Amino acid sequence: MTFASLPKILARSITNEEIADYEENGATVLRNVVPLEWIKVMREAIDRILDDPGAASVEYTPEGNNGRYLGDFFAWMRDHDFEAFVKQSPMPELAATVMKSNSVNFFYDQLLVKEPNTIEPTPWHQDLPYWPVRGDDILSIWVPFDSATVETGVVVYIKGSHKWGKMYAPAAFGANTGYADIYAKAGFEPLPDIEAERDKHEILSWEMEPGDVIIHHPLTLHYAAGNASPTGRRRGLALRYLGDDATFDDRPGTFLENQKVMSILSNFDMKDGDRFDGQYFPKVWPRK
Ligand SMILES: O=C(O)CCC(=O)C(=O)O
Repeated sequence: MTFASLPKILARSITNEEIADYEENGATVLRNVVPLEWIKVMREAIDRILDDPGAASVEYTPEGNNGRYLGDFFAWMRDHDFEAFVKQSPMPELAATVMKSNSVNFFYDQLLVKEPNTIEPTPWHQDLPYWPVRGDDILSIWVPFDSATVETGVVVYIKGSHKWGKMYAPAAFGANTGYADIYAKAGFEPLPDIEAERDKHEILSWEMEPGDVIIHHPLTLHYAAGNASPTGRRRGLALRYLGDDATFDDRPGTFLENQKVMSILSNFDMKDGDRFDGQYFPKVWPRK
């Protein structure tokens, strides 16, 4: 694939109101921002990854259950189109604009695909407790490659939860991942049963079409149901970008203790307080 012909700028500019909404609520939807040329390229790239998942991938759907919930990580290191999307598409500029950061590095990509008839939810969680990062300039961009509806499992957020001043213990995404013991080391307080007390919270939820994205803060609590549609796929890709104040946090219980992740980051040698950079966390903004 040649990327020279693909758009480098967003389909439209992000407004100050949208940025203020993100800062206030911890998540917001941005409609019609990703040029559809990129969606077409990435649909094929995602299907390649689904046929041949990477070393850190996890099949969250247990064998014998219907559907498929696949998580994969760092696909940009194996697939040219993923690499172009995270570095050369308009996504780095979007991240820099929302975080108001002069300089942005790419953290990682996380593919979250729920095929039709998948019952496994994405549990309520915040992202930061899983990550060896401290800072506030950290942005996730959740990009759908199919219509994301209530039936296929939109991601939903607790409004303003990024301002609660809490870091909750990370939840294991699937019963079969075996990572619960790693996360237990983090020593954070357990997350309340949000599903049971959902009506106590204001939930943000948007149905989306390809071209739309959700941006969310790493401390915002979020969840997604399974995909109850008999036919509609739900291919989502979360891109994580690090801005001006984000640095390496060498605390226990993060994904750096996951052997599968470390098989990808085998030369990782950062020290507490370092800025993320180099071969694994490339600078993507300003563009070279
Ligand atoms: O796509 C999903 O089901 C969950 C997304 C998520 O947890 C994330 O983007 O951090």
